[in-house]
Amino acid sequence: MKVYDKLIKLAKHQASYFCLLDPDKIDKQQARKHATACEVNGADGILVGGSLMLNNNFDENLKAIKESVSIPVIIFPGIFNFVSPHADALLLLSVVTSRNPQMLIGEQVRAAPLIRYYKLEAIGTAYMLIESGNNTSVHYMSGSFPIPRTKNDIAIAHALASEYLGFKLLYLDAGSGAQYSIPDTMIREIKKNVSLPLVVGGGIKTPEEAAEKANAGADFIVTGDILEKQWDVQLIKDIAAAVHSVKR
Ligand code: 1GP
Repeated sequence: MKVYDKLIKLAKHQASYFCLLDPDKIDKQQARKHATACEVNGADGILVGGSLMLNNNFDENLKAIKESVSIPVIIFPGIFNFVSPHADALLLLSVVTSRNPQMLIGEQVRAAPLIRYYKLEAIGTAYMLIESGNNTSVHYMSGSFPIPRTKNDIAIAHALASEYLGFKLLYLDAGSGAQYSIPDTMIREIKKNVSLPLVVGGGIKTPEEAAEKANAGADFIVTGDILEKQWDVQLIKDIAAAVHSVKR
């Protein structure tokens, strides 16, 4: 079964939880250890990626992660050179809140031939950047102007356009390490207006906050930074349980 179909099947029953691992910030041993802990403690998938690539261990770490778990391992690419055969799928992101052609289609054109070469499953994902109280790496690196937190109408218009354009997933991101996560009201409004499965991440710090986002309509919750700051297996377990408690 394709990863996308697995994800949709999951989302029909309950909200799901993805751990985000940044290969720049871990070594191969940690990659194995962290990935295993994510799976054992209830994560439904592992996203691997970041805004930059600071060293050449992306492939090696991704392979270690893939070999350690049976849940889907999905590349969350910053730029086109994140394409690798050692994953189950790749979120082919277009930063739809950007007006920079490189982020809308340029990076994807560079990535596409290698995606085909590796026979990697690409999941066309509309990526919406929302103001988060601070300037995160993705704000800076994508050169994009985030949607203000209170402008639900603008967010809905972007979500609708993404649905009409045929994207398969909608990712609402406040950016890694965001001061504020995506407002619940914005998630709720978007959920009311589009039928695309919703991924929500950026600045989620507690199980309660994760459950709030899922209750507001997020199908998939992503956390990365909180576990990078302090690796805490119990927190993974608690977030997974909180997210899974939200049934559809
Ligand atoms: C970032 O949505 C992800 O792109 C996760 O955000 O690292 O803040 O959890 P955090």
